[in-house]
Amino acid sequence: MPGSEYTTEQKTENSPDYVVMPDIPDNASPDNGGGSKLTGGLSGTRGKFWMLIGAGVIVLAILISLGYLLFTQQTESVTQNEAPEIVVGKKSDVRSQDSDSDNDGLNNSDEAVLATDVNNSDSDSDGLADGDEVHVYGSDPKLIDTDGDTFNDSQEVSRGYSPKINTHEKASDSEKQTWLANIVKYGIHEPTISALKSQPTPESVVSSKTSVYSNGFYNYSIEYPPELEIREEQSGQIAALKIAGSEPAEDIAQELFVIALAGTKETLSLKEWAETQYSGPSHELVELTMNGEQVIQVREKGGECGQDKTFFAKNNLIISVTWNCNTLAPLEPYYQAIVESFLFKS
Ligand SMILES: [Ca+2]
Ligand SMILES: [Ca+2]
Ligand SMILES: [Ca+2]
Ligand SMILES: [Ca+2]
Repeated sequence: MPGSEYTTEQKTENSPDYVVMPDIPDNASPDNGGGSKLTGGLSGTRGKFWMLIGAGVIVLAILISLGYLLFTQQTESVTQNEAPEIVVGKKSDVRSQDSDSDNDGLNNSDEAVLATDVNNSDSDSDGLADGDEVHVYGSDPKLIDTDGDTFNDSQEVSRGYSPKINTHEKASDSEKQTWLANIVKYGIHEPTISALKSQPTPESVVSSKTSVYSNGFYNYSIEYPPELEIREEQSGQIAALKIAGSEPAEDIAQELFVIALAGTKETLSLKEWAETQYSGPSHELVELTMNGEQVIQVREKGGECGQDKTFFAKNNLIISVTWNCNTLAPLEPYYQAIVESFLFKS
């Protein structure tokens, strides 16, 4: 196979450039001989190669420049968009309008409408929180003495008088029912809580015109003021006091004040029984004498709505009177009045 040998020899003798060459036509110098043709072809290809490299570098440089410009512009626009929001505080405004910055029961947007101070819980310094004036007592959050009778709004409320009706009479039962219902609905805030604690006596708020409820199941009786009304279930095994005229709670055990069987003390004393049930730092036990009988009061501390319980024992039975949300301070005089009236029938 000489032909094939020759071809192989030629290919081997000539540089590998020759093998590559035939694929790349050289029209630049058609009259050149084989040698020069080879040389010309080689130099043309190298030129194009470097041209391509050069063009690639330029395109790459342009792309990088464009990319950098775009990135810079985007960064600038982001910065420009964000900066005014922080300065103007749009986001924080939207958030704070729904919040209650001074925790007076009135959110910031309502304070803006009423022109009260969002950073002062008692804008008129009369001892009642702005929100409690608006939602609970119906007094003016910007007037110290809403009804102009020379007594400021908190003095009136803490003594059981209406802050918005100028009269020597105490607040009506229906007005006090409205206060209680609003307190349960909206809560109560400082400085109102402190103002009510400084009230002369519980009787100054709670009506003295009481009704008597007699329980036939456990044979006890209590007295309650007209601001409250009684309901019972299971033939009196559970009795409860709710605000007069209010919708009954779905579960009677969730009413404001609930009277029910707490347990049996067997051989223990009432105090020993209570200590087994309510030991620990979250409960405070107090032993008291009421109507000549030993009773135990337990206060649940901490949390949004702890319970107060008062335990009365007769023979083996222990009856509890529970106040379901001891953080609603204005209800405490009512609870105390009910507890102090509790009597087992002989
Ligand atoms: Ca507020
Ligand atoms: Ca006030
Ligand atoms: Ca006021
Ligand atoms: Ca007044």
